[in-house]
Amino acid sequence: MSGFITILLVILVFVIIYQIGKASEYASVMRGQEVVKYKTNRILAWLLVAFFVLGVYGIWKCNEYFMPLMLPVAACDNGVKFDSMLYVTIVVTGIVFFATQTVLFWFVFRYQTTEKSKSFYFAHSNKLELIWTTIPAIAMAVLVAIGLKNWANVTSAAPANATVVEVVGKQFNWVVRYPGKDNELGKRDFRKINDANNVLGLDWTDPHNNDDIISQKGELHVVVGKPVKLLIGSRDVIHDVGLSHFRMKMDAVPGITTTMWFTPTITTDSMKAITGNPNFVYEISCDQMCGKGHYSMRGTIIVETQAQYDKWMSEQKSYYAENNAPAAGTEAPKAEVKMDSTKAVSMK
Ligand SMILES: [Cu+2]
Repeated sequence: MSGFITILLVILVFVIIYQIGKASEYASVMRGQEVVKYKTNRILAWLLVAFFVLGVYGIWKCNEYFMPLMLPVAACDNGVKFDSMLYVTIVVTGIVFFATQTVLFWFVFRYQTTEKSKSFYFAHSNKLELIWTTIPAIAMAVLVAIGLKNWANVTSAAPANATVVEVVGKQFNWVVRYPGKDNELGKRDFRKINDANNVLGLDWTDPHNNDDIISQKGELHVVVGKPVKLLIGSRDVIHDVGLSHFRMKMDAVPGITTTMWFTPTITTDSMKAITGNPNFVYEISCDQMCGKGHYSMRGTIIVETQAQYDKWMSEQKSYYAENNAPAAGTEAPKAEVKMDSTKAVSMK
């Protein structure tokens, strides 16, 4: 019996030794897997660093490629202010972007899991919360305040010497009206609109209309260095007067007159020299999708000297004279033109 127990004990010892051997083999395999894991971590961490460096390089390259596509220098006083606002915003957000991205990638690299790393439990810090809430809030408030100040300036009352010009959007072009010699725009009434001879619905009973000049080609002549105030309207749907070279835009809303004023600082001729483009024109685009012909709503702004402006102005005929002038030898035009009421409200 004792022999049987001895044999059993020997077998048991062998089984135990075998099991211990097996266990230590498993342990070493697992230790090996850990080593592989740490190695992979290190490779991934370096790859992330490479991704960051390549990303920064890519941003710089994009900047190089896209800068030549940017608009030339702003052509009015407000435009210069808006550009500087944009640059300040880009610099502030750029610094924050690079700082936070650098810290993010550094943390991932620095605190990768290694043989020695220990986890650290960090739940909350009021001080940190306060810092990263207050500083961005103040920075944003300052940026918005500067923007509001500039915006208020654009829409505020224009200087007394400002030229007032009306710009009306319609599907699909801009109509520009100048006040003529009396320096006052006459009344208009949408019920009098008639594409044949009264594109803006001028009220012929108002004598201020008699000398108003209308450009149906959307040609806006302005004098360099002289403030110009735009009275903006629409005949049909919402359009938007977009003056990208001046960094200005304003919605043209039916039934509401919106305004903005600015002082052009660079003549069209000077801008041709600046851009090196002899065919350069300042353009008025429609910045509000307004229908199938939206793309074709292109007007032009001609910034010129006072002498050039006066010469151009002297060559213009009033819209009244063009559309109501009697044939030679007949009597002078009447103050009011009777209109067909069905035609008057036609809006295409
Ligand atoms: Cu439009």
